[in-house]
Amino acid sequence: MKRYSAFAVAREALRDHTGWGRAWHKAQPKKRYDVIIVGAGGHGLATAYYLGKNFGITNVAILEKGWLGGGNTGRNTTIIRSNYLQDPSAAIYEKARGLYETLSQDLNYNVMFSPRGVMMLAQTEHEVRGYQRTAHANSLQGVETEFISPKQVKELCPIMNIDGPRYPVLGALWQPRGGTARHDAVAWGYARKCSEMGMDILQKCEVTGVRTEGGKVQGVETTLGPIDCDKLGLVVAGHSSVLAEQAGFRLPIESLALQALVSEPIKPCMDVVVMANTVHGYMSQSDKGEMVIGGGTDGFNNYTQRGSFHHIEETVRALIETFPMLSRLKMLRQWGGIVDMTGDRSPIISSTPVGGIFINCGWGTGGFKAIPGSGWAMAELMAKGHSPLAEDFGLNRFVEGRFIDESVAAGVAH
Ligand code: FAD
Ligand code: PYC
Repeated sequence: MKRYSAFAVAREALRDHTGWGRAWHKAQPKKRYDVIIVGAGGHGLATAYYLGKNFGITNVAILEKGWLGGGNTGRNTTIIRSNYLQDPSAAIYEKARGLYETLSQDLNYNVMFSPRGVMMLAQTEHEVRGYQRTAHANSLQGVETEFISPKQVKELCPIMNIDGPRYPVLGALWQPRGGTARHDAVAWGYARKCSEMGMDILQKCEVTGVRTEGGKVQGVETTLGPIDCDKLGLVVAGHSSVLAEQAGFRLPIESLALQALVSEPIKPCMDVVVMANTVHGYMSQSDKGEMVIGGGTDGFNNYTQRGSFHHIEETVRALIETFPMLSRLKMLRQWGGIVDMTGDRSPIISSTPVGGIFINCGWGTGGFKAIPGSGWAMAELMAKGHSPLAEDFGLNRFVEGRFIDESVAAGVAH
């Protein structure tokens, strides 16, 4: 595949852009692959990419029932941070954040990583103590965060009202190298590289059954016919329980709709990401000028990829005390995604009771930031049978009671 570069853009500009090839090739399913990954979201694509890049495994198919990146990867609010409390979480999220720093160069695809800084506001005394504790933990883990004062918050984000009558800002957990990236570009960049390595990306190919024999995977049934494989990676976020059931095991996962919305575009007014977890809302400004806003999950399990109207009102109402300018903005559109929640709000990257089947799920409301680290760990687990980054995130923790409680760091009410 041709390299993307300033030179290539100039060359194509001179010949009416007739020389660009397809970003990834259109494939027909082969009878058998060494590895099949189900789910062409960020985590599935990143798993395939690092299988090829780090382990030379390229006889790989990535099966997607819809379109590539059309799940949560293309529906999230793109916040990237690694300010988690527990050591295993800080390790994998910081690995991911570090990989994001150079992902555009690595993939030769501009993922528009913007380390503009992320702040999580403390608006109760309880949050002040909690975030100070996280800042201390982060400094031991080698994650750069600090607890900043209300004055510093105001300097970093002048449009904020820090003296609200109900929830004044008492400080914030600040991660200067957190930020955002362009979600579609992350999926497209990984897909292009996977295709370049000879992997097949099969869109509109739904997995409808998993074939096993003697406790070991043989292949999958799909809407494009049966396909055999030696190893199978299930990376389907909100549909993880459905796929696990097909393979004959159960997961401690609930599927819930999480939604977001954007305002009409306005001039640049905010160059940091703000999360306000007590009132419950988070906001950043996109490159187009829209204010990107999100709130909590639905209060009931469901598979609807759309939002519910009361959430728009609740989320905007929650943010207005801290961002009074929002009351003047028109909201343009809203959408939803199905997030896969575990009880301890930490992911599952694990082998399963079926030989050759591996699962990566449970990223819930916060997996976009983890994509490169998760793919790195899942690829290592699938290739070698173990991965230091994934070690604590096995399914066995739910049997052994070794929870990795990140309900506060998750930052989204559920
Ligand atoms: P997905 O991108 O959902 O990919 C799974 C894919 O599997 C889908 O494309 C689906 O079609 C496919 N699939 C399912 N079943 C089958 C089948 N039977 N056969 C074939 N394919 C199948 N995270 C953050 O870090 N920061 C944020 O700011 C953030 N904001 C969010 C806001 C919203 C509104 C939502 C919904 C989520 C947000 N998240 C955020 C969470 C993040 O989006 C997810 O954790 C992450 O995108 C999950 O990626 P994935 O690749 O696991 O799943
Ligand atoms: O995990 O940072 C996050 C997040 C923000 C919005 C939704 N998830």
